[in-house]
Amino acid sequence: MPISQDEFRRLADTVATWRRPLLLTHARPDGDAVGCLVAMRAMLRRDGAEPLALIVNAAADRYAFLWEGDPITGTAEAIDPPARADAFAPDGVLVLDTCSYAQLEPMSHWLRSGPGRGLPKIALDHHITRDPVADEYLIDESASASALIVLDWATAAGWPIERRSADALMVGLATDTGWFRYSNTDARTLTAAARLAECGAVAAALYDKIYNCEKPERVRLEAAAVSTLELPGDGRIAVMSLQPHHFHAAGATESDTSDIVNIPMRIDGVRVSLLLVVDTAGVVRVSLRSMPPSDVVPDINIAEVAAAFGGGGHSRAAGARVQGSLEAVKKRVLAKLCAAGA
Ligand SMILES: [Mn+2]
Repeated sequence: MPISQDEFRRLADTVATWRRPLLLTHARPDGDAVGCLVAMRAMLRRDGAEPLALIVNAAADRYAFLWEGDPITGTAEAIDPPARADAFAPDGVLVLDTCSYAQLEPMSHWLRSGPGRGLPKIALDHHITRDPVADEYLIDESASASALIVLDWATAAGWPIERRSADALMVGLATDTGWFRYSNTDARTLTAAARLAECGAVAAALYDKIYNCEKPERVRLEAAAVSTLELPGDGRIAVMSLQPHHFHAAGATESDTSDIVNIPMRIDGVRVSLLLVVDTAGVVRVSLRSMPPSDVVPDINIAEVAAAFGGGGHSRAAGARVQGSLEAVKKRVLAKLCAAGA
């Protein structure tokens, strides 16, 4: 449900009273997460407030141009997020692009029962997973990106959208819609993109900065993933896996895995793509993508599949972290996917 103008204005009045707002987003932040963080920080600074934008673990380097000359805390230096939040002494907390305690580690204890407990908290999000991370919410599951909710909020509140914020929100909108290719690319998304273009964002230049600057390590990791491709279920499911030796051989890190799960969606007949990333602690990170339903493709809700393993996400993009060996986790997830109609 879209959020009402009254609700946007009421919460704009609330954040205007905050002098030291703490801005948080989910772990392994994507383009939407960092885009919202950069844009909201600029908007909250308008009337003299001093926000702190904190990333709980390092963001992919590809987005660093968004905060060039104006760093986001936690992107360039190793920090202890709860200690950093305490030192900042915030008077309000804005949680962006997630409502999941698991996604906010190591800040969830701080928010739930630590110093953050007594602070006013607003969460802005478009995901289905809903933990009580805040006391006020701007939730719109019909929004293709949280950046769209930030843009709507700015419009309702009358906050001007500077060039840097327009770039950041365009990155959020474009990355969460696969650069306007996924099925969540609706009229509202494209209208918002037009508005951001009018504010100075150039989608082609942003695409070039984000995607045409890969490190060789990342492309080698893609090749390693593709080399493990299996197509069970008569080619309807694509499965790839990455193990520590792949990262080592490619010289890549876990932040280099983003979007690799999408590669097999190019294959004719593939309905669901599954990427399994084994970390050194023996936990398997499961990423899932699915085709939108059509005459030939049934509706496969992978968010429900991910939820069965303690994860979450959207109906077409979801994930979970599962304890176990690669083979055991693969078997369990494939069984769930088959049961879900894949
Ligand atoms: Mn998002």
